[in-house]
Amino acid sequence: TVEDLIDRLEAEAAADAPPETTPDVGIIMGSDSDLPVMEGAYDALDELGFAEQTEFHDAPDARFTYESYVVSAHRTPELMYAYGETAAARGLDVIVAGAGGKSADLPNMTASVAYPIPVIGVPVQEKSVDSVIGMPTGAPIVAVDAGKSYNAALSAAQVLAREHDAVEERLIGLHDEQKAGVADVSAGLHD
Ligand code: RP5
Repeated sequence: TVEDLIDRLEAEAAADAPPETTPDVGIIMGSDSDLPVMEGAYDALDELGFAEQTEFHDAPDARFTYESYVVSAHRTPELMYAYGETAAARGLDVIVAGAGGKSADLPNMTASVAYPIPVIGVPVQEKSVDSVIGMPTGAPIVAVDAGKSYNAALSAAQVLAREHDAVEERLIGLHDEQKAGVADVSAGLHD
């Protein structure tokens, strides 16, 4: 139940677990119908060598991990509040939050509650952009263009890279692969 999930988040927040056992990136989305768009965030983190942590502490060997939850700002506001409020104590460094529709409030509300943990917002559709980015002065959010969850996860990794050389190296490696890919495409244009 939602209450069980909230209890779990609060218990994890109180556990004072060592940083190497806690998830680094949180991926949340307003509905499982957002998943096809949010898959890009998983793809980017997988390409960067992050491991998915499906249960707290179940990936102790992975140096960098992410977790993911469906959290609805409108259907489960109490869960959204608990997720944002416990984010820092649970060891998250950055959150990628996606929502769709015209009332795409999960990213912006989570950014308010989790502050100063940065939230990278993903408008799941074009019509969600204003809702995600339209924050008042003093309530910051960083956001990508509609559907660009892959970029959101790269931005999340950039946040981690300021403190972790291994993540920086992986980001540079991925960029080099993309550069090589562009060159390969050019070479094949007139084949
Ligand atoms: C938003 O409402 C969700 O992020 C989703 O994009 C949209 C529709 O949700 P469902 O009705 O498909 O569950 O809050």
